[in-house]
Amino acid sequence: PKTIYLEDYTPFGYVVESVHLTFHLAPTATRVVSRIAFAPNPDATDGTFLLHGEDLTLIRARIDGEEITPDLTEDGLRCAVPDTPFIWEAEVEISPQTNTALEGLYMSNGMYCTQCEAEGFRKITYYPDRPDVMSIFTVRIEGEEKVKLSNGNPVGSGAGWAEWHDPWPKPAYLFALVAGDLVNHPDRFTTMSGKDVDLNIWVRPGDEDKCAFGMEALKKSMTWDEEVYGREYDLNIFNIVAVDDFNMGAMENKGLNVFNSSCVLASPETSTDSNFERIEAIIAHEYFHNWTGNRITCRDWFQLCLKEGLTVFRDSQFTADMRSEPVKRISDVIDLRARQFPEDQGPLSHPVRPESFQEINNFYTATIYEKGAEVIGMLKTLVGDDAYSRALDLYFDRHDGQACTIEDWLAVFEDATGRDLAQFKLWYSQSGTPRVAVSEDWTDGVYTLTFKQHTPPTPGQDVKDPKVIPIAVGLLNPNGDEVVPTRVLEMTQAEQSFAFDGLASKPVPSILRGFSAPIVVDREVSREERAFLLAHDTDAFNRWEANRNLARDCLVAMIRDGAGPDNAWLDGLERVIRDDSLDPAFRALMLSLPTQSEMAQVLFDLFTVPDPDAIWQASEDLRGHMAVAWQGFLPDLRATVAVDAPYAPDADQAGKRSLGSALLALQTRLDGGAAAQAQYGAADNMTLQLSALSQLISAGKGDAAVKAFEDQWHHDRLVMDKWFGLQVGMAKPDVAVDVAQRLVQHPAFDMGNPNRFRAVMGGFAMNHAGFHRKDGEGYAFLADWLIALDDRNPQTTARMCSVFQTWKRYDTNRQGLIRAQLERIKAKPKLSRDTDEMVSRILG
Ligand code: HT7
Ligand code: ZN
Repeated sequence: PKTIYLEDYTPFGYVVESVHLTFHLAPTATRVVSRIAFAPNPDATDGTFLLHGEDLTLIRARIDGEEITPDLTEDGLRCAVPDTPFIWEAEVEISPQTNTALEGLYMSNGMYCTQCEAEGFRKITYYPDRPDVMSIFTVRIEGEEKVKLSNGNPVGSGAGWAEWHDPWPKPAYLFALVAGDLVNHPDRFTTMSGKDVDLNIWVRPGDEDKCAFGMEALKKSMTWDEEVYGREYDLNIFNIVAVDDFNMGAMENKGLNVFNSSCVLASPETSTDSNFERIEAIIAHEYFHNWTGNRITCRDWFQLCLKEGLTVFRDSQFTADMRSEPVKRISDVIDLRARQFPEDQGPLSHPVRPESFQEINNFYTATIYEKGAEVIGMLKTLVGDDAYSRALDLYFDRHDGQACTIEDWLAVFEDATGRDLAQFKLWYSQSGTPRVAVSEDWTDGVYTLTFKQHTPPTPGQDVKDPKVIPIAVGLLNPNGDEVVPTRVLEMTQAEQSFAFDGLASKPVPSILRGFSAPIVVDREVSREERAFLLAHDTDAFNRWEANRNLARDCLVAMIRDGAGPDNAWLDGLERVIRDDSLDPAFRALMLSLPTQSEMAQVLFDLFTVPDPDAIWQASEDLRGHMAVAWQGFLPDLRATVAVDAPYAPDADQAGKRSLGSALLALQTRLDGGAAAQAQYGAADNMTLQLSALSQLISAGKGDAAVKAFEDQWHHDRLVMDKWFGLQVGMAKPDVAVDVAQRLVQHPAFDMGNPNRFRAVMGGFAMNHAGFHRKDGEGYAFLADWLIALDDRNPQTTARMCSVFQTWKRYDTNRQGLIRAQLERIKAKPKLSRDTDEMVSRILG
C-alpha cells in the first residue's frame, strides 16, 4: 500500500467554481450526473488533472460538451484538459444497496444516506476529493422517496424531485444526501441577529418520540456558540437525520448532520443517563463543527486535529457549562487515560498532527481528537482566557472560508498574544506521553519543586525535545489550609525548578491540578500524603486523583504482594462518599475503581508482568471487602440518593443514580441480588433497569431478567445493543468466550450493523480477563470475526483491531498467542488497506 506524506502536499491544479449534481436514485443502479466548472489554479505548479473515483461505472464524460475517453486507474481518472476555464460533465452508475462499507452513498433500512468524510465522495462521482478543494454545490435528487435532503437551503421540489443549494463553499467530504420515508420532529431557532432557522430531526416512523431531547440539545448548542464564541448559524435550515447503520458517531455535513441513531435518539425508557449526556455532547460537537471544520476547514487530512481537537475542546467546555465542570474534567481524563495513553505509549503512537499515513480512516484516533483537545486546553491555560478569546476571534476573521493548517492556527495565537509558540508546536509534531519526575526540597523556609521531563521513544521518533508543559500547582499547609492557590508553572526545559518562599512550614504540594497537561507524573508519594490530599485538596480533580492513586496502590499491593486491602484508604474514602455536601456524581467517580486494563498498565509500568486473572481476582476481592466493611450504611446511603421526582436526564438526577448504582453494586455482594431484583422490578427508566440487570448478571442471578429484558425490548435495536453488550461485558472471565459465542448465534446478531458488531466484540474485548484468557481462545474468537467483517466493512474492522494494541504488556505466552492471531489476520487474502495498515503497525 502507498504511504502519503505531509511534506508532499501540493495544491490541486484547478479550482472548482461550481458543482451541479443530479441523482437518479435506484438501489442497485443510481445514476449520478455531474456538471462541474473548473478553472486553472493560479497558485498551483502541477497541472495534472486527476479526479478521484472508486467503485464507479463511468457511463460518459465530456469536456466543454465534447465526449472524451479518460484514462481510468484504480484511484480515479486522468485526462488532458484545456488551460482555460472549462466545464466537466460526467455520468456514473453506483450501487448503494450493495455498499456494505457504509462510505459513499449506501442504504440503511431502505433509506439512502451518505458518509463522505474522509474520502467517500469519490465513491459517488469523479471529483478532486481533497479538503482544500472547496466549491458551491447545487443538488437535484430524483426518486420516489417522500423525503429528499441535501446540504444548504431547499430551492424547489415537485413530484419525484427536490433541489438544494448550499451557498457556502465546502469540500466534498461535507457533502450529504438523504432520501427515504422519514418523519420529522420540527422546531425553530432565532439567531442572535434575528434570523429564523428551521430545525428538524428526521427519523424512521416510530422513532418520533425519541427526538425531543436531541432537539433541546441542538438549541442549547446554538445559543452557547453565540454566547461563548460569538458564532451564529448561517443557513435557513438545519437538518439532523438518524441512521441505524453508521460507522462512527455522527457527521457534520453542512446543514445536514447525519447521526448514528444511537447518538441522537433518546427516551427515558430506552436510554441511560450516560446515553443522554453523550447525545447532548455529540449534537453539540457536530453543530460546533459548522464553524470549526466547515466554515474553516483543513487543508489536508494531516491537519485533522485542527477541526477535531478544537471541536472536542469546545464540546467539553459546553458540557462543563451545562453540567458539572469537575465531573466533566475527571471523566475526560479517565477517558484519555483509557484510550489515548495506551495509543500514545504503544505501537500505534502518532503525533497529534501525523506526518504520514496509508489509510486516513485509521487516524480518527483518540490522539487526534482527545489529545488534540488537551493541546488546545494547554494553549488556553498558557495564554489566559482573554487572549484565547482574542485569538479565536482572529482565527474566525482571518480564515473564514479557507482550508487551513496548524501553522495558521498557531499564527493567530502568536499574532494575538505576541508569544513565540515554536516550542509549543512540539505538542503537534512529537508523539508519546511525556513523563515528568518531581522532587522537592525544603531549605531555610524556601520550598522548591524540581521537574524533569522525558518522553520515551515512539515508533519513528527516537529522540524527543523538551516541551512547554503548563503545570498547575497549589500548596497546602499541614493543617489542610491552602497557602498557595493554584499557580501555573511554565516548564520549558528538560529540568527546571520553581521556588516558593514566605511559607511557615513545609507544605504539601498538589501537582498538576485540573490535569493541566496530558502527562504522567512520576513522584514517590506516601500513603499519608495521598490520604491528606484526599481529605483536604481544594482542587476536585486532584482530590479524585489522590483517591485513584490510593486505589491503584492498594490493588498493586494485593496483586503483587498478596496484601490485604488498605483500610486506612477505605476509611478516607468512606468519609467522602458519606459527605452529602459533595455532588453525588463526584462521589460516584470516587467510588469507581481503576479498570482491569488500567491496572495492567500500572503493573507494566512497575516492571511487573500483568496477570489478567490475578487482576480480576484482586478487583473482586477489593469490592467484596468494601461491601463488608460498609455494610452498616450502604442501604441507608443508597436511600439518600434515590430520586423521587419524575425522571429527568439532568446532571443532578443522573449523579444520584450514578452513586446509587455504585452502591447497589456493593450491596449486591451482600444480599445476593435481592436489592437489584427489587430495583429491576420497579424501574421506570433504562438507567435503573440496566444497572439492576448488570448487578443480577454479576451475582449469577441474571437468567430470568436477561430473558425478560429480551422479551420486553426485542423490537428496539438500540436497547438490544445494550442487552448484547452487557451479557458479554459482565460475564465471568472463564465463560466470556462461551457467552460471546452464544450471542453471535442469536438471530438478532447482525455483523453488518456496526453498533451490533461493536456491542458484542467491543463488549467482549472490554472483558479484560475474559478476552485475555490464558489459552488464547478469546484472541482467536475476535480474530475470526475481524477476518469475517473485513471484506464487508474495512473501516469498522480496522478500528476494532486496536484492542490488540497493548499486546506487549502481557506474558510471552499471551504475546505469542496474540501475534499468531495478528499474523492470521494479516494473511487473509485481499485484506483491506485499512486493516492491513492497522495490523502491520500493531505488529511493529
Ligand atoms: N468528522 C466526523 C469524522 C468521521 C466520520 C463520521 C462518521 C462516519 C465515518 C466517519 N469518518 C470520519 C465525525 C466527527 O468528528 O464529528
Ligand atoms: Zn468532530
